[in-house]
Amino acid sequence: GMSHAKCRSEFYARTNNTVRRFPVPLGKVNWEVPYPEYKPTHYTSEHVLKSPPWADKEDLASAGYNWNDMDNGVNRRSYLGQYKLDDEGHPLNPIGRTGVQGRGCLGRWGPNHAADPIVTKWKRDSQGHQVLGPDDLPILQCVLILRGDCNEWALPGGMVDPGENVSKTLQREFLEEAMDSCSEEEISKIKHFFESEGAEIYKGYVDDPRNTDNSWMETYAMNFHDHDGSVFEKIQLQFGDDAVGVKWKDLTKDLKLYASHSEFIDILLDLHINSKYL
Ligand code: RP5
Ligand code: MG
Ligand code: MG
Repeated sequence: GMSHAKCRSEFYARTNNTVRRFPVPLGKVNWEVPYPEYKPTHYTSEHVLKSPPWADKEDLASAGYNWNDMDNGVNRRSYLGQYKLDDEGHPLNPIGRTGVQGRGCLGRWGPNHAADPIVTKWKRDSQGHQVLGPDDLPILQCVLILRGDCNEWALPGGMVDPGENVSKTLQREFLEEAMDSCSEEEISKIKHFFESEGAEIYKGYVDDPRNTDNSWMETYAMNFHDHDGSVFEKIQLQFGDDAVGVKWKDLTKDLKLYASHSEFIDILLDLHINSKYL
């Protein structure tokens, strides 16, 4: 089933270990399981409470949001189906309890939609020949960024803007986080690559350390594979926006990545090993 561990860790993300989650043992995650002692910590960051354009209003009574539907370009639907609301009208995390009530540092009540580009190529030597691993199989590499908020390696993903098509988000976030200050020529090369490639890897809930009982991450992860290495041959990766590092990473099944990203890599590796890509 769906992982739900990083959003039950001792401290809430981005709070310097000052916001402690109310403990939720695995057996008490499900809302249907009674947990009378449950007193989640209330936390919504100052930043979110100031209502920047990317965040919802704190007061739901006056906001009139369309839950489980498209809402003025904001996707308030969940990939998991209809989510419920609590007695005060706050959306409820479809996986269950997290020990924190409120929005934490997420802008949206309910699902916060993101997109994760998984850009891959085969590892090649300086002559352009595929490098084989100890098992005699080619080595798949993927672009990872280092996140500035938590110093963890991650896919170069980001939030879907209101009204934005997910395919645009995938492209935009890749260019912002992994190809800062690239040329117009490189941008059009990437656009073309993203438009001609693409295999869906995952869509659904993300075990993100920012999730709360009322706000959670969902993503659409798509693989863009540079079959012959020609797209990235001359492209120099450069981190940008909130990323503080970028690299091509040799992929294996035991990676430790941000949120659920290593689970996406596992799905990707199964796909590449069993398929047309080889
Ligand atoms: C994760 O957070 C998603 O999988 C995506 O990678 C990321 C989006 O948030 P930001 O990178 O914009 O912080 O849950
Ligand atoms: Mg971003
Ligand atoms: Mg990002």
